[in-house]
This record gives sequence, structure tokens and C-alpha cells, in this order.
Amino acid sequence: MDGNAKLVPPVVKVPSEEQSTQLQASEEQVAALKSQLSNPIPQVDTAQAEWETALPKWKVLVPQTFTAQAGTTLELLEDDSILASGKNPDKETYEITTSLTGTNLTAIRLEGLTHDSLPHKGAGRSGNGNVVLTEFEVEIAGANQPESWQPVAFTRAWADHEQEDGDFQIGNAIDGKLETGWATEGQKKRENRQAVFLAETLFGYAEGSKLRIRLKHQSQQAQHQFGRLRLAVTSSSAYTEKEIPLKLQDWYSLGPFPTEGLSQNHGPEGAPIDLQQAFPSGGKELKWAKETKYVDGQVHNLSIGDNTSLYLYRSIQSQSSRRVSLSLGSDDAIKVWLNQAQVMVNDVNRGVAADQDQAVLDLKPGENHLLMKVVNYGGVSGFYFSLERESPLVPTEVVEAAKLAATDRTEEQVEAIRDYYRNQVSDNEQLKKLRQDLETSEQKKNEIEQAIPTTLVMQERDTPRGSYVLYRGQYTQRRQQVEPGTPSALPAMEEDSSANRLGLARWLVNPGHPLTSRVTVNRFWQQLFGTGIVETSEDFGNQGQRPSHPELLDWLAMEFIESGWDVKRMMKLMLTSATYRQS
Ligand SMILES: [Ca+2]
Ligand SMILES: [Ca+2]
Repeated sequence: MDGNAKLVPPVVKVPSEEQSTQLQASEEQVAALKSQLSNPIPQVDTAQAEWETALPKWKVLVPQTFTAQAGTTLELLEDDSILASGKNPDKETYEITTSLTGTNLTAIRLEGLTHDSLPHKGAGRSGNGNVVLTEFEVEIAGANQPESWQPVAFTRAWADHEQEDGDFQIGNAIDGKLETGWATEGQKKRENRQAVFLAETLFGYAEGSKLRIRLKHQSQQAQHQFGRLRLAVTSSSAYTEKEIPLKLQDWYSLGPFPTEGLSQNHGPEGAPIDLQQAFPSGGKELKWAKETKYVDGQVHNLSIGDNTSLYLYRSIQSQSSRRVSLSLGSDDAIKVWLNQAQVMVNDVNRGVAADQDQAVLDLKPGENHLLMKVVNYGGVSGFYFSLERESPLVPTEVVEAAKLAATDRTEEQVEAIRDYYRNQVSDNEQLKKLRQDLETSEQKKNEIEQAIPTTLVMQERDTPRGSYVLYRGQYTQRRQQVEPGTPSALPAMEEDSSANRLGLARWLVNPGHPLTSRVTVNRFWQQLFGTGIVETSEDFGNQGQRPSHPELLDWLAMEFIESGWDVKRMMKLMLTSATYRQS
């Protein structure tokens, strides 16, 4: 059998004793680390509590009127979401009005929610579950002047997911153009979605306000409407702060330096960057040069020669401590430092493309120094640099659960907040270490499991297929159903035995049923002597011949059973017998 080929299930693992011990130890280690990762960690939990209080508080808007221009049926559900059904037009615009109190509102949240009645139980109405929102428009009027509608302009929007193949960013929903839109990629992600729209100015009248909200689904993609949606407002400043952009200064380049490899420091590594400093190289002095041709988010080609290093530097200004994701590409190897600390390294030989590597930058308030080194091992060279869009929105369930007093949260809610905080937000070193250890342990456990040999087994179906007498042998002509059993001329299976393969196997080797043993030892005899004690070794029944020495056959059969079906022992017994040596 091909040892590399995967066995077709059902199979059982047959570990050696050593493997069993190793596996158990590594399983225990994984379980211990998992439990540490979910147990209280005072330092982390205190930071989590602070983070929770800073989460935006959302107020769900209760729709008062809701209409669909092209004839979709809209219905208000108990959780104040709106569900679409009935007619499913190619294009549709939903209009919702609501009253609200509160001033200094900053943002509106739109949730696309899944529902069992929608295609694939997703959040959209199209056949594949995808949604394209071409425009999201909001107007506001004071409660005292209900008909003087003023637009609420949005400057920025975030979505927890955007379809990646094509131009489907959330910003397309507030660009005033009906030909552009935000796609949720609902054909792949059949889950709740959220988008947050940041208002240009604070909104909300002191006397109360009316809002009129339009969701325009005017895409070329037919029926790409939300099937269920909910709206909320907040006065949180969380999104306003997010809006303050990073200031990315010009690039400077230094090099190329002939190099022995990625680890060779040509001068600027590990020290504060001084753009005036000169670096010796091959009898010359190299200096930093300002580069204005590099555009973020584009692949740039460099011609720096074989086995050379080029340094790239820029400063990044941030208003606050924040974490951003950096997406990189390089031809060939790359190393990146932030404020002199290495943040990523990849010693590879490759062509450059977008998004080959990712790095996380923990920016401090004020000026941050980003240094990159690209090493070209041969041929062409190049790099790619892009700061990714904002970190993902905190899932609505987490935000809503965090609003509740700790004592009012369900166990699932406590877990959801803790897991999200620990995995996505916290930069605690102890946690990082635990996660790394868990990863290593799980890898080790997998390696042990992979090394355990498997063997094929049989497995009974949960519900037996059923066997029937077939009239004249035709499979379409079923007569009565038959049950598994042994031929009536032979002893029956024991009553407590299951009527399956296992039962049959046990019946065959039952010491009270010597026929199997007799047939087997007779074949051994035939192998050695040329003729069996029963000459018709293939037929032991009424049609076969009588044994020449019935007592010998019985004795051998009993010996075989009592030896525990030991074939080698039986062979030896026969080969060393006086009878065999005579022949
Ligand atoms: Ca648009
Ligand atoms: Ca190259």
C-alpha cells in the first residue's frame, strides 16, 4: 500500500506507546494554555474595562415610517430592524423616517443583518446574498419645523468588510454618485455587517429631531438590496478622533550599498536617523536623498544592481497613540524598523507585488521614524508600501454587550468581549507570549498526530441500508426484507451478539463452533501434505467428502483454537510431527 496516500475513512489511529504519551502531554499543554488565555489576567482585565467604557454608545433608531419606491414589502421587527420581502425589484430605494432626541450627534450606524427568510440566510436579497449600497443619504429637520429638511453630510465612513475584487469601498456610499457603491461580499460572507458614517458637523436639535434616511440600491447588479437592516446614532467622539489623519512625510533613500546580505548593517540601522549624515561605501560617501516619485499603494521598480541594499526612510506624524497596519512588497528581501525597533523581516528572493507582507505599527503621539531596507539579490528590484485603511470596527454584538453592567451580561457576552479585546485590541506582552506558546504547542500536537500511523477499518452505517429478496434477481423487484443471520444448518449467533460484521467475526471464531478452525487446519494440512484430511478442502458440507481421519482433524482444530489461532505454532506442530517426517 502507498504509505503516503491518505486512507479513505473510516480509519483508526494506531499510535505507539511513546506517541500516545507524547500526544497526551501535548494535548494537556494546549488545554492548559487555552485555559490561561481565557482565565482572568488582572492587568489585561483592567485595561479591558477601561477600553469598554470608551466604546461608543449607540442608540438604535425606531423607524416610524418605512417605504420602498419600487414595491418591496418592508416590515418592522421587534428588534427595530426592518425586514424586506415580497417583490424583489432589480433596483430599489428604501426611505425610513424616525424621531430622535439628543444633540451633538456625530455618526450613524447602518447594520445589515442576516435573516432565515433571506437567500442563503444572509443579509441581502440577491440570489447569492451580496449587497451593493450605492448611496446612503440622511436629512434632518427640527421637531418644531418638521418639513424643513437639511442634509446631513458625511465626511468619512468605515465598514467592517468591503468586497475586495473591484472598487467597492464604503466611501462609495457617500460620494454622491449612483454608479459607485459599497459591496458587502455577501456571496462569501453570510454574516451581519456594519458601516459607520461620520457626519461633517455635529447634528441634532435641542427640541428633538426628525431624520429621513435613504438607502439607494441602484447598482447594475440586480436585486443587490439589503434584506434586513437597522440604524443607530451616537454622540461618541471615537470616530471623530479616528478622522484625524496621519501625516506621512516624504521618502528619503540611501544607497545602494554592495551587500553580503540582509543582516549587514551599512550604518543607519539601530541609531536615530540623521538625514545629514554621510555613509562610506567603496571609497565614496553616500547621503540621504529626498524622493518624491514614490506613491503609496503602488509597486515601484528600483534599479540598484545585484547584491545591493537600499534604505528608505520617512517620518510619520500621529496625533495619538494608535496602531496601524502596514502592507508591504519587495524584490527581494525586506526589513522594517519603527523608531529603531525592528517590526518585520522577510529574507526572500522574489518579484515585487502588492501586499506580500504585513506589519503592525504601534505609533506614538508625535513624530515616528520608519526605516526600510530592500536587498536585491539579482536582476530587477522594487518595493510596495501602503498603510492600510482603519482597523476594523468593533463588532456590534461586542459594543452592545459592553454597554451592559458586568453583572447583566450572559456568559456568551462576557466571552465575546474578552476574546475580542484580547485578540484584536490588547498589546499586552504576557498575552502575546501565551498566544505564541499556544501556537507552538498546537503545531507540535499536529506534528505528533500526523506521525501516528492509521489503518483502515469498517464502520457500520447508523441506519442499515436493508436487504431484500429480489424477485428473479431483479433489483427493482423487491420482496420481503431479510435480516442478517447465519445459515440454519450451522449454529446460530449468540443471542447478545450484534447482527453485523463484528458479530459474524466473533461467531466464526467462537470456540463452541469448530468449523472455521477445522477448515483452516485442513488447508494447512493440504499445504504441507498435498492432500487435506478432508480432500475437498473447498467443500466441507454434505456435498464434500468425509474426513480420512476425523479424530485427527478435531484434535488439530482444538489445538488451533486453544493456541489463540496461532498459525506459526500450528505449522511447526505439523512440520515436526512424525507423520510429516515420514512422508
Ligand atoms: Ca455612490
Ligand atoms: Ca531581484
